[in-house]
Amino acid sequence: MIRLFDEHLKRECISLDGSWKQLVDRDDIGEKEKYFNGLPNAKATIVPSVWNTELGMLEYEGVVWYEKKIHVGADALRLYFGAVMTYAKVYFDGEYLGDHYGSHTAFSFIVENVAEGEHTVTVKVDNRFDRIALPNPLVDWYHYDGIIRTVCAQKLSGISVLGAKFDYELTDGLAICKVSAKLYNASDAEITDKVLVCIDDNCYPEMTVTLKKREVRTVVIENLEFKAPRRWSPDSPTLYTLLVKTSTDDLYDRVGFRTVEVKGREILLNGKKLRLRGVNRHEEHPDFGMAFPTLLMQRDIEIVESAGCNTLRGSHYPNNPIFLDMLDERGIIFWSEIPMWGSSFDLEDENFINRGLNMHKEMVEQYYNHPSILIWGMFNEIKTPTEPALAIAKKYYKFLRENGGQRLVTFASSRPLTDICLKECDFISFNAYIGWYDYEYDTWESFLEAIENYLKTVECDNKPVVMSEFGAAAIYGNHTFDNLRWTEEYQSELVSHCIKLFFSKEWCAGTYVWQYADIRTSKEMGLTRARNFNNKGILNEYRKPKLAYLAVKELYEKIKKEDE
Ligand code: ADA
Repeated sequence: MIRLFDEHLKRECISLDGSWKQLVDRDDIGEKEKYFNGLPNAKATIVPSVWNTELGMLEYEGVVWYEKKIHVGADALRLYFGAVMTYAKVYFDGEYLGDHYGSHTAFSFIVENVAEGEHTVTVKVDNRFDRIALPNPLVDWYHYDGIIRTVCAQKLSGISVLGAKFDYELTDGLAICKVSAKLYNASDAEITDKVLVCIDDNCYPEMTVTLKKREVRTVVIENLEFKAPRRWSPDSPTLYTLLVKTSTDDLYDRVGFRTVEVKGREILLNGKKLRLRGVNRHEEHPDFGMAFPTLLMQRDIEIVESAGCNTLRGSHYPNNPIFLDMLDERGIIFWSEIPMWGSSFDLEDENFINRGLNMHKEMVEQYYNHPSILIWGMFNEIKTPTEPALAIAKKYYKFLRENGGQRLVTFASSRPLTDICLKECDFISFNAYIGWYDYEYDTWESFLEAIENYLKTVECDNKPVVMSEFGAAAIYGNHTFDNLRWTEEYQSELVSHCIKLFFSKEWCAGTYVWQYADIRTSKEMGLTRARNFNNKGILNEYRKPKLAYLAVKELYEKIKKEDE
């Protein structure tokens, strides 16, 4: 399942989820031994999955091969991979199709003239870190690996619709819409066909297109008037069905209409002040790693809603599109970012900068139509007091502003008193752990004053500020009469203190507690983390609530009432 709804009624899609062959290639000899022509002595496994949850494989870093037989024939076969961690090379019947770097975005390859019969898909998955790895080894989450999201084969014929980007402008009672449809001629002859666009029951005049054989072209169908659009918002998450269709193919998506802007120190959604009540969430579970089951997504959303949240930060990478579909439906605002985390990068390395930019491009292209994504995150806690970071911030901000649609752009900074990049965003986001790593938590007030003074000196005191991370670790079930770190009581008190204090400030446009649930952390970070977990979850890793969950719920529900 790629999405929560059917993307195609005409196009035939064959799921490749389920049983695959798998071979661990510890010495990386597979290419020399031509494993793409057949895996010797392979065992069976299930895809999607991470290999780390297989017995004895938790810490394996290296190459693993996957192979699947498929019965199919098509003018063009599109092999779609929801996400592979981290580097994938794909072969079809032993022929190399291409590669993809990046752990959390989809990619696909098209094979032409596939004769009816049995064929073999082979994938070499490599999770070793290169010099400019994104994420790099030193992150605070586990480096799971494998084919973590759905795989399918789609039969294309005639003029096919590879993608559809939806834009709109809202005036009183009217939306003027524009659809950029990426078309592909799946045949060996020139074809003329008509492209039809519909939004719900409103269908617009068809556009005639002629594409040369195997041509890929994006056509823009614009000035589509849609009357009386209802706005998408957390209170009323109205979605509409977008259809782009030719005589041989179709693509369905769901879209929403809303505006978002910054005015002074406020964020406005549909012209109304918005206060973000959020938690940071990793798409991770100890039993499934990052091959996160759909049913658990739904459960997480229920828990998030019950905690009074109206938003989630997808720390620190693009989440499963099915999860985004659920958020679109439930009216939960999402902050989506790329896995550029921490201060150990060489920020002057052009290859690194471009790899990050490419991840932004893929994220924007894949997730563009989700109304729930209100925020693009450029990076997290890179060395923002430095000139090279400023150059990156400028580059990414420009790209996301110009190409990211109706959204706000920010980055999470851990240097609130020295950051020189704060002009390069729509609102400011700070991560700070006073009361956990630094000082006692009653020093938060003076710390916030210092921040406000710093913002004045860098002329950024005219922007909203979101506290994007704060919190404390607590081991689930660890209680005390005394106010000790690592207990549920301490975590709960600290988080309450922060939420109350932050929302008492006029600059505060929202908070994201670190974090939703405990997560397994990387080998490197595990040296300083109890149980090898980041234990700052308000739930434990099996989603059992700690006291902090109740504290957050009480405060967020109160703020929700105030904002109604
Ligand atoms: C950082 C980081 C998080 C997490 C947190 C912590 O702010 O962005 O991913 O590592 O610190 O728990 O220390």
